Amino acid sequence: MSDSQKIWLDGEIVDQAEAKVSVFDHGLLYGDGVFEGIRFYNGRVFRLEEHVERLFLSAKAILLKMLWTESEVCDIVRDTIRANGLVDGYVRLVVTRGSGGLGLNPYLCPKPSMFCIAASIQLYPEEYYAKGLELVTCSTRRPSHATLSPQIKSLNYLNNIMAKAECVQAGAMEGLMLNDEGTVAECTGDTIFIVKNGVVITPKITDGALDGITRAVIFELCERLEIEIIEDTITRYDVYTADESFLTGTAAEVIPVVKVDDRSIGDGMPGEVFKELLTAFREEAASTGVEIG
Ligand code: PXG
Repeated sequence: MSDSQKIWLDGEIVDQAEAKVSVFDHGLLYGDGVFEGIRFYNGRVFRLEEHVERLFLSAKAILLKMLWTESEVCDIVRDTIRANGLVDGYVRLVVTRGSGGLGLNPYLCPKPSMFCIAASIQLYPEEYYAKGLELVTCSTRRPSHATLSPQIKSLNYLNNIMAKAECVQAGAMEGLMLNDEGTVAECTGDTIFIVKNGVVITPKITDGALDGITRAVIFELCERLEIEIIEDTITRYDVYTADESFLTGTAAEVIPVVKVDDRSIGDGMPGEVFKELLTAFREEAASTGVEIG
């Protein structure tokens, strides 16, 4: 990342060195805020409206009043990318509760803060798309809907970060996260899919999966390619005995899984359904999206 990056912060594009938030911002003090991670390919922002809509839904769920409209936020994303002269990369859009006192009360923070960073992205190394990833099951569980909705992309990602630390300790790139029932929710920053007898299956949102933007793209692509796809409750047994497995996410795109908890998935190689979907996904990403302008 260069030092001369331009950051959009509370209505202005400023140099990285001037892009500062207060130590009293509740985003920092309590993880009180929301974010989105968005990709742009070849001068076009992929699924921009969907990401911005999800940001607004997360904000609504935590009583965070946005100072901009959805269409203004879409323009802010495009302006930030343009200011940095980028055509391929990643946008981090963050809204914090803003500054307040040293107390939890969100009503004492009068003004939220928003910033937007456009950068090049650190991807999974290309070899993993060819060879596949190995996963381990994390002991850290996804919180239940009664504790904190897994749909909120909040600034408090400690749950996922603790699970990611377990993956690193085990030498794996990603990890399976279970819900309170012990069924599969998702991975630490990706959605999981399995393929069994030609049917693509992914955990239901109510089982703790984030309503992923890339997940929705996979549903569209399966429909177009006439591949059957369903949401269902899945167990670790279902994953271990699947014919194929793959993950999706804004950063990962579509990436194969070939081993889970030391069990080879299928023949231990990336599967045919995965390959078809990766090709279709890359075509979709290269040919659709909102022009940066
Ligand atoms: N589950 C969780 C918990 C996530 O955080 C996904 C699934 C995939 O959702 P999308 O909408 O991206 O298909 C996510 C998204 C990062 C980073 O910086 C993380 C995500 C997205 C972008 C960047 O690690 N997670």
